[in-house]
Amino acid sequence: MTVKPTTHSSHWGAFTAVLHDDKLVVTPFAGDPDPSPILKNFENALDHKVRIATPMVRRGWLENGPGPDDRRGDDEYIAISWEEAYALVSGELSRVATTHGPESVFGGSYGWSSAGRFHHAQSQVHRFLNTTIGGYVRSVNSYSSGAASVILPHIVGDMNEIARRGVSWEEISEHTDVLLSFGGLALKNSQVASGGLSEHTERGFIDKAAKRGTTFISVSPLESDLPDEARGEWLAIKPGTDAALILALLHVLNANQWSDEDFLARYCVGWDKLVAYLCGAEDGQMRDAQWASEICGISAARIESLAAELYGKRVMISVAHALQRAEHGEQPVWLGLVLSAALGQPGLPGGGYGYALGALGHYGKHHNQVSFPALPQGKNGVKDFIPVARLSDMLLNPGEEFRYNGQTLRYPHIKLAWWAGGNPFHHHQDLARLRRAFNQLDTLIVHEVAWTATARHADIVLPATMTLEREDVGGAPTDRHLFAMQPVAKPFGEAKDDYSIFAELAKRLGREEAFTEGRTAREWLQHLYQQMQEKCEQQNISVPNFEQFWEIGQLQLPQLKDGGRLLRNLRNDPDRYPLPTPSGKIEIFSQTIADFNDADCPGHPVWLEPTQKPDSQNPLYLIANQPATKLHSQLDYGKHSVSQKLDGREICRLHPQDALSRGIKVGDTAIISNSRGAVLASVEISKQIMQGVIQLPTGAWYDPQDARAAHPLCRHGNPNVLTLDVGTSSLAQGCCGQITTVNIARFEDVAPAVRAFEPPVVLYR
Ligand code: PGD
Repeated sequence: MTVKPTTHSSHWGAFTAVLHDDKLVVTPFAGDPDPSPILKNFENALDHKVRIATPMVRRGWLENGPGPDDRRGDDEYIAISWEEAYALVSGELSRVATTHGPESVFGGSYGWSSAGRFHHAQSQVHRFLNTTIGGYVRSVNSYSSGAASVILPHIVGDMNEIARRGVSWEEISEHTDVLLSFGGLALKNSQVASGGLSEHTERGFIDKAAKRGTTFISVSPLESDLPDEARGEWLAIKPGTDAALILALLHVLNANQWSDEDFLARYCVGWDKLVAYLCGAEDGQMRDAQWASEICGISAARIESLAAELYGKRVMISVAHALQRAEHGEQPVWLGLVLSAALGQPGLPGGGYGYALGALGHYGKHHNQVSFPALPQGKNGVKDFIPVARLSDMLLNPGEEFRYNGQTLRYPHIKLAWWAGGNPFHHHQDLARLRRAFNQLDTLIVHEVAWTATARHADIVLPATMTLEREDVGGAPTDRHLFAMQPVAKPFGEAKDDYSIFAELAKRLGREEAFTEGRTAREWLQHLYQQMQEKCEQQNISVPNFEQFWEIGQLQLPQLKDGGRLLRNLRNDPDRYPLPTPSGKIEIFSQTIADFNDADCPGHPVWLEPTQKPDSQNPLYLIANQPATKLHSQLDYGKHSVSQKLDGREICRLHPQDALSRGIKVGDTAIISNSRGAVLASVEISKQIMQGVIQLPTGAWYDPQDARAAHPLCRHGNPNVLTLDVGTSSLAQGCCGQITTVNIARFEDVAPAVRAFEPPVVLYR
């Protein structure tokens, strides 16, 4: 049967879809100049065997009732009806909320979920818990920008203004002389943007800039972090040492009187204190090129010549998200800003600081004049929260104190956790520890599309639809197109959308009206669309009504070209437009941070030795970065993702010398290990990676050979088995998932088959 193609959207691109003789055909949006190949992951996803067809309850939980249990992750499931599921879930939520209060329910539910403004799963969880039990323990910040989102408000006043609303690619392509990027500009990262991305324009802008004469320099352990179109220079740096390099660049600028003292005096505070540190006034240690060279592996001569190349040019500095996903990740973010200030660049066309430029498809884009409204989440009556990456710490150490952003807080006692739209066994560090943490719970409830490792650890699993099976509206504030996401297929098995699941649960808890406000999902879409339409009318922007929009499938919104306005306004008129920092200026020294008195994040940026450094046991760095073949762990079973594995395993890359010295060859299975566990991965050998570094992307579904092992072996190649679960510092407590240290060897035994996409044992009654 052939039906009309429907418009649709995803975090990695807009498209049309049609089911043709039961085969899904996906065609990228015609207006996209550089569509992402990961759209192909949809093609075999709808009815894959790893989809969840009915509600499930874990056998141990059903037999023994709620409570800590070591069988999570290693148990059978029993298929149940929706009626039974609603009764079990509403009963358990009532029990916990009545006995222990909503402050014993963790509803952070971190995760990217799917595109679609209404069915955004995390928002649905929050609204449900707020309207039914009065709130939940939440999480703040993200795994993407945990350190940056705390440090940037202190030093420049606002993260959004320096990142999403930073200098645009368009401006860079027209004005920038040198784009110096710490962490690179890999197109695999900017191919995704939460909410949707209809036009992938980074490749085109980079090409245009390079043709006009922009010099691109990428500082990274991986050459592949710079697109070919940049025709740029790769400066190979030891992982996690960019802060030392930037300090030395500042030292060279200062020593040669190349620093823009007028800019620093007029628009910044604290340069004198940093200069004292650079010159070793307190401890006798100069932070010069020679000093940094020994830490970062770039020669002193190249550090000095790099500073000279920046002096007098229109320079854009960018620092990738990846750099701050590491111990003391706040420091390179702070120093990137200071370097741009020392060069006098913030506020000039195509100059200054673009935090995370290229790290997501949102950055360097223009903003829509009017945004599509978000689902209101209601009021959370619980004050307790955790920085998002302190999840295991919270579950393992209830009542214990921790530091965060100048405060001393306590971890709450959590009995029940609810997850929809996220995969902690993808996103969290030290997965054996995460399993121990989840095992402390009375109950873990997970809504999932497929049997991810998180679903396999849940006590109750509720099957969720994919976007292709429901109606929604796709869009993002940085994307000028809004799409009607029209269903192309019926829900798989008995899967339901998260909203319908919560509406039924709210009914059983006597709170249906509070949760639904009397609207069906379609009526919510109409209601939210109408709110946008009213805002448009107020600004004389003409948009069709909802029915017309649904029929056409898309619309285009006008955009503002105001990227970089925060620092441009400061530069133009600092009295009228002071920054929202305590001094109204860029804070090279922050009295607020100094007064927090946390030794791991003092009042001005510094170099602090990481605890994780290569040694005889773990002689290599591991970079666990974002995958190119999927978004995070989403649709890892999809056609494109699977086609890019070898023997079903994720591919790790290492330098020819590192491979040769260990007798490892292309196509071998390698075992990568440290004290936390081990993973198997297929081997690729590449000169595009620095010697002493292995790269293994995130995203392979966790597939432990023995789920209960204290130091598990993942057959599939999930690097979060190996990463360390500590905060970036007492300031932000962000995740440190990007870098760890490991050993690698050829796996000499017969490698076990990957079973990540085999569903667990399910008993049907
Ligand atoms: P996803 O794979 O996107 O990962 O972590 P995140 O948890 O967001 O998980 C989303 C899940 O939602 C998927 O399992 C998907 O099936 C499910 N889902 C999709 N749509 C729906 C829906 O409508 N309803 C429901 N109920 N479920 C749905 C990402 C996180 O990982 C992020 S943002 C970053 S930046 C971090 N990056 C790294 C890193 O660089 N290195 C390491 N080592 N670790 C990281 N972890 C972090």
